[in-house]
Amino acid sequence: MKYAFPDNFWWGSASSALQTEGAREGETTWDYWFAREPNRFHNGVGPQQTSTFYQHWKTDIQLLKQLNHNSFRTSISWARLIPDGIGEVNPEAVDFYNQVIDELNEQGITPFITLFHFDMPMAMQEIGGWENRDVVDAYARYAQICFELFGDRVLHWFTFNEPIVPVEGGYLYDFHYPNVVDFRRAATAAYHTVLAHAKAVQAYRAGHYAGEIGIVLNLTPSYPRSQNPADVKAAHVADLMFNRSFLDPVLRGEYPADLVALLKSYDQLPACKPEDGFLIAEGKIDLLGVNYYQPRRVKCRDSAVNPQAPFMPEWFFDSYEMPGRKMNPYRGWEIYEPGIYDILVNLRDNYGNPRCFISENGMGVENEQRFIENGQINDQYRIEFISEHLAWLHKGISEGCNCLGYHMWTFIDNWSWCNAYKNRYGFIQLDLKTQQRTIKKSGEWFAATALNNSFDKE
Ligand code: BGP
Repeated sequence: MKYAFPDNFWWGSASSALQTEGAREGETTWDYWFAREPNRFHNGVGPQQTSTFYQHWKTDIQLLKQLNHNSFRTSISWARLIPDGIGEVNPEAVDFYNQVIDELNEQGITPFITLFHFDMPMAMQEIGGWENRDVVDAYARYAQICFELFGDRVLHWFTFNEPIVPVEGGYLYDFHYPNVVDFRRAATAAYHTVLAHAKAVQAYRAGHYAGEIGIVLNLTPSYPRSQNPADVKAAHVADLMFNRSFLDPVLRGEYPADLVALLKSYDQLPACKPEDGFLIAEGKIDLLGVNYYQPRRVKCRDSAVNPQAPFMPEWFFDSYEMPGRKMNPYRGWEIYEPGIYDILVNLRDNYGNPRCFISENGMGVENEQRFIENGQINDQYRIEFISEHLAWLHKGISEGCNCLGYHMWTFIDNWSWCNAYKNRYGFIQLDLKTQQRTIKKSGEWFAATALNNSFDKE
């Protein structure tokens, strides 16, 4: 069967500043944490060992062109642009981002720019990070500076990438700095992130820029083990906590009432100001980026909660390992292609069918060198992964979902937070020692698909 996509469908990939650029002086929480606890990073490889986009941006953009990208998302590093978070703008950073943006546009690759991709300037973390409202204001100023500097040439802005991840990692599950385990502090960080988002949207609208502004959320559909009401309720709470805590404010302009009631009953609500409600209502977006990697399967808890343990989302559900599930063993994530369709249908039916696109989808695989044939990684598994997800996305579009594009994670193998270079995601293989780039089979497949705006599959 031939899967053809609408005209002007966005074909591309996503990356982020911290994971690719290198050569940065402005310190982030990642640099700080790595200097103190290198053992927390796979093979002790830290955030300065990147794919050197800062040096190779021009030839890398040539490679994007070779992959027939018509769009590409990366982020601006707040710490590079404003090293202390609130003070002077670094002119070298302005030059760098100007060059990248101009070159992308010249090559016919539409730049999609994220303002915050997990990379908090350390100076901002020192005053409390997202727990401090002053950081919300500092972020709003940074966003406004970016709009003023680049808003004439960047028409697709994203305030945050996966804003729940720093909350989960930094304040609940110990996989980001500051390694706190405290739900109320997590809720405060999440709430302030929503306020920061809304302030950036407000500033963008006030500037009457030509483009659009949105956010990128990692939506993990919550599937209950069964239709037993206890399982259904467990899945509902997981959905409220992990999806709707950001999805509802940015698309509906308010939090789900049952999420607020639940947190209130456990005394976990952040401190709110009366004017916050208006601000959140103004944060409604033009465009939603959806990152989809895996579903969340849950069941009701089998055991009683330990009242001495810290309050956690898992007080309301257990994860469920569905027999027969398909796994990506390297990342430990389930692969469930219909999830992409379920997300789009949910957006269509329950959120007014917003303009959206798949902003990340991908498969990290370890030791890909074993698949080298004639000097090239033959990553057939990745081609299957993409084409199966695209088939479900296509079904969604044919049923009226407003999905405008598909971006892969990622372009060139890059540094992946605590996993460093363990799992490789790129269309292009990176030799870390020589920095040599070699297109994988999946890169060629994607280039052909983007060129034809379609692919064939049985
Ligand atoms: C997303 C992030 C990316 C990227 C990707 C792969 O959550 O937006 O930055 O890293 O996941 O995940 P990981 O690197 O953890 O394997």
